[in-house]
Amino acid sequence: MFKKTLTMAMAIGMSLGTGSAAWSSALDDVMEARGLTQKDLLAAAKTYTPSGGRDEYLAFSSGGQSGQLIVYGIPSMRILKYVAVFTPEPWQGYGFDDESKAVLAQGRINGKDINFGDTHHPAISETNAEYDGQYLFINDKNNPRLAVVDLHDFETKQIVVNPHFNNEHGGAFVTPNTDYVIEAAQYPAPFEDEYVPLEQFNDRYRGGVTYWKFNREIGRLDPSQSFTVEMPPYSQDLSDFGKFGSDGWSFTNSFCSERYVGGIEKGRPPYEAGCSQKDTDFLHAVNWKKAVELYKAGKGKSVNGMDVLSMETMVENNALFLVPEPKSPHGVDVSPDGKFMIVSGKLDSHAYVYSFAKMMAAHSAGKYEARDDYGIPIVSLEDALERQVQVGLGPLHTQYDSKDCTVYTSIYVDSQVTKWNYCTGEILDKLSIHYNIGHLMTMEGDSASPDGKYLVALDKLAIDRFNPVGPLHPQNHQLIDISGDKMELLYDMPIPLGEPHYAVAIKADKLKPAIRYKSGWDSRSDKRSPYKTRAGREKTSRTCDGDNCTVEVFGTVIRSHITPETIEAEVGDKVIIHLTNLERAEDETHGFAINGTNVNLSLEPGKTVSATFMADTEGVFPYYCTEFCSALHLEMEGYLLVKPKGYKAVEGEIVDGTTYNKADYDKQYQTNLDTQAIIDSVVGYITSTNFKDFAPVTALVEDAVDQLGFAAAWQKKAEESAAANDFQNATLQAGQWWQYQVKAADIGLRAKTYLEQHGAVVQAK
Ligand code: CUK
Ligand code: CUA
Repeated sequence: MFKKTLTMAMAIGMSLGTGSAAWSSALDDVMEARGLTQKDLLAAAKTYTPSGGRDEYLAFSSGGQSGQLIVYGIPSMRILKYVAVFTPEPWQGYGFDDESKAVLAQGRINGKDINFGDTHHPAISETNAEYDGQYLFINDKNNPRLAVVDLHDFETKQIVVNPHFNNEHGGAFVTPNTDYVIEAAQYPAPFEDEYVPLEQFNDRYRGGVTYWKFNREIGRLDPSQSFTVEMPPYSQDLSDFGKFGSDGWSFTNSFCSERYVGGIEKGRPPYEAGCSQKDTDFLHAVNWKKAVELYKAGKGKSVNGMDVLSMETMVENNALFLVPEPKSPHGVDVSPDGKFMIVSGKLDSHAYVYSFAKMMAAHSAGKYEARDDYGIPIVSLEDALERQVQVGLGPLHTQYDSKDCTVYTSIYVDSQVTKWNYCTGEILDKLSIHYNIGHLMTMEGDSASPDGKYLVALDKLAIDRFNPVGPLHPQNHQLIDISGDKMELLYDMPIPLGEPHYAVAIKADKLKPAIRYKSGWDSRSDKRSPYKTRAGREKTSRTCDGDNCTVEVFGTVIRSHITPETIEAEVGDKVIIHLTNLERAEDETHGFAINGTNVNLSLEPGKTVSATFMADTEGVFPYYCTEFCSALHLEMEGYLLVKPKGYKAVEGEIVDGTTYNKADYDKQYQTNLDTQAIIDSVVGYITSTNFKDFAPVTALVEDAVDQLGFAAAWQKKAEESAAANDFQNATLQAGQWWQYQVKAADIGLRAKTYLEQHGAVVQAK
C-alpha cells in the first residue's frame, strides 16, 4: 500500500517536472510570437482567471445611455451581466413580461413611456458606512429618475420619477445607513410643470436636492416620506453624504452659479462662456437630518404631490450654507473618516481639500463672508479650506485608497491619474491613461474602509486602443494595480454598451445572490405570484363579457415541454398567458416566444411571468422555448391558433404521421427498462453519499424525483393502452415515459458529477 502511494507520487512528480519544462519553452515561443514582454506576462498573471475561477470583486458600472447596469469581475474584467434598468432588454424579458412592464411603467413621464435612461452613478446600500451588498441605486440624468436594483437577484424592482426636476445629476448616493438616497438637480427649471419664460430664470427657475426615503424592510423607496430642498438656479452637480463626524450633512457641487442663460440664436454668447466666467462656484452644505425634522414638522410645501422645503426655511434653521469652490467643479468626495471633502475644478488645476471641522466652526459662529442673492450664507474659502494641491489639468473625481491620506484623482485634460497625499499635499505618482478619464474607482473606494488594491479608470475615449469597429468606438475601462508605490496599468477592457460614468466595486463575498426563486415567484414585486401554477394543474379558460372574450392560460415549462401545447383563440380575443418554470436546478432557464406577437419571456427556475396581448390577426403562430435547455429543447414547442370569429370546427381528428404496432411498443418498453437500470445505479451512488450536504445537489435531486414521478405516471398510461391493444397510444406514451427517464438521468448524472468534483464521501450503510 505504502509502496504503491510512493510510486504514484513519483509518477506525478515526474510528469509535473517534464510538464513544466514543456510549458516554459512553449511560453517563450508564445511570448516571441505575440511580442509580449515580461511586464505583460506579469500583468496577465495578475488578471488571468483560469476556467471556473472567481473574481475577488464585482464592479457595478453605469451603462450610460443604454439605461442599463454593467456587472463585471475584478481583476479578470469579465463582463458577467447587464442588468436592465430603464431600458427594455429582451433576453431578461424586461419590458416584455407584464411584471417588468409594470416596473418600467413606474418610470413614465407625463404618461409617456421613456425607453432609455442616461445612467450615471450607481450606489450600493451601506450599513455603518460600509457596503452591505443588499441593494443598488442608480440615477437617470435625462429623465430625473432613480431605480432600485435588488442584489439578491440582480433585478430592477422600482423606478421613481422626481416630481420637481426636469433633469438631474447628483445621484445616487446613500446615507451611511441608507436611510436616504440623494438626487440633485442639474439644469434648473421651474418645479411646477408649466411654461415659464427664460426672462424669469432668476425668480422662477430652481435647482434642488431631493432626499428619497429608503424603506429597507420592503426594499423600496418611499415617495410619501421623501422631500426636496429648494436651491438657487445654479446647476447642482455631484453630491456626497458625510459620515461619522460629518454624518447628518450632505454636500452638493454646482457649476454655472453665474446663472447665465444662453441663446446663440439671439446673438447671446453661448452657455459655455457665460457659465465659466467666475473664478468660483458654490459647494452647498445641507444639514439633511435637520431637513428631515423640518419636513416631518410640516414645514414643507407640497408641489406636484411631494414636499419642498424652501431655501428660506432651510436658512432660518441654519441648515444650509455655501462655500466657494474652484471654477466649474465636478466631483465632491468625502474622505473615509468623514473629515474632509475633496473637490476639483474642471477649469482649475487644483484639487481643494475642505475641512468639515473648519467650515462648521465658521458656520456655527455665524462667520460668513456674504450671502448670495437668495439669502444663503457663504462661508469663505479661507475659513473652510484645508489645502489646495496642484494635481493636473482638468481634475474631475477623487477616490480613496486603503493607505492613509492616499487618493487618486482623475485628470481629464491631461489623460492621467494623479496619486497624491491629501494630508501633506505631496504628489506621489502619475500614470497616463487612454484617454480622457472621467470617473475612477478603487475597491470599495467610497466606503468607510476602502480596500485599495485595484483602480479602474473609466476612460471617455478609446481612440486607437482596440481593433477599429467604425466611427463609434467602445469605451475603455483600464484596470490599474495600486497595491505598490507606483501605479501599474494591467488591462484594457472595451465597453460597447454606452458611456459609463461612475462604477462601484464590492468584495464579491459580500454578495449572496440566489440561484433560484421560490416556486411560482413574481420577482418584480417579490411576492408569490397569484398565477403560480403547479405541475398537473395547468388550465386554459375562455370567458366572454358580451363580445369581449379573454383566453387565460395558466401554464408551466419544464424540460422539455410547454404546457399547454396548443392555445386556441378567436380574432379579437385578449390572450393572457401565465407561465411558471417548475425547475429547481441551477441555470435551467426556459424562454418563451410567440411568432408575430412581441411576446418574449425569460423564465428562470421558479419564476412566474405573464404576457398579455390581443389576438388581432387570424393564423397559426408557433411558439417555442428560446433557451437551449435540454436535448429536446427544439421539441419544446406549441401553436397559438387564432381562428376567425365564430369559426365552426371541421370534422375529423388529428392523424399521426407515423403508426406504431406491438413490436414498436415492446422495443420502447425494453429501452425504458434498460434506462431505468442506469438511473437506479446513479440514484444508488447519490444516495450512498452525503449528498444532502450539497445544496445544489439537493435541488437537482428534487427535480429528478419530479421527473421520475412523471415517468411513472406515463408508464401506467402506456401499460393501460397496451392492455387495451391500443399500441399507437401505448408506444407514444412509453416514449413520453422514456423522455422523463432521460431527463431524470441527465439531472442525476449532473448531480453525480457535482458530488465527485466537490469531494462527497460515500457513507457506510
Ligand atoms: S459624471 Cu460623467 S465623468 Cu455624471 Cu459623475 Cu463625472
Ligand atoms: Cu426550454 Cu429550451
